[in-house]
Amino acid sequence: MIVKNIDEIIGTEDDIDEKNWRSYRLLLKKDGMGFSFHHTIIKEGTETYIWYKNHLEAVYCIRGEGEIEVIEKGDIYPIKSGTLYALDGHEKHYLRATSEMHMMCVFNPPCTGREVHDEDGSYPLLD
Ligand code: 9YT
Repeated sequence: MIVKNIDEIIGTEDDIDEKNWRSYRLLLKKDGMGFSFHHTIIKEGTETYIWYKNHLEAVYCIRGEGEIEVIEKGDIYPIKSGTLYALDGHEKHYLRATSEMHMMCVFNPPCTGREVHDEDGSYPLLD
């Protein structure tokens, strides 16, 4: 069984602080669960282009507000506490935070922990 507290993640290599977001990676590939689980903070006022062409991702907002724009369809969905979105079609999207958003993110296949978005907004498949 695995038990962790975010206090054990903060300031370690599993705490990834990027310009638009900070991600506490609580479960990773090395944990052997078949998915990774991240607590991600999307910084207030940011817009991030994302395209997870190699991963499926589900995201559940527990704090803050913003929106997701699905680029190819042009649909825009508001996000607030209690909203879940699941990128079951590898959708290219913009994620915008009106206020600081706290998101619980699940990735399949699991992230290894080193991923940051590359130039096309995706994460590589790492082993
Ligand atoms: C919601 C989202 O995809 N944000 C980007 C960071 C990602 N969740 C991560 O690496 O934890």
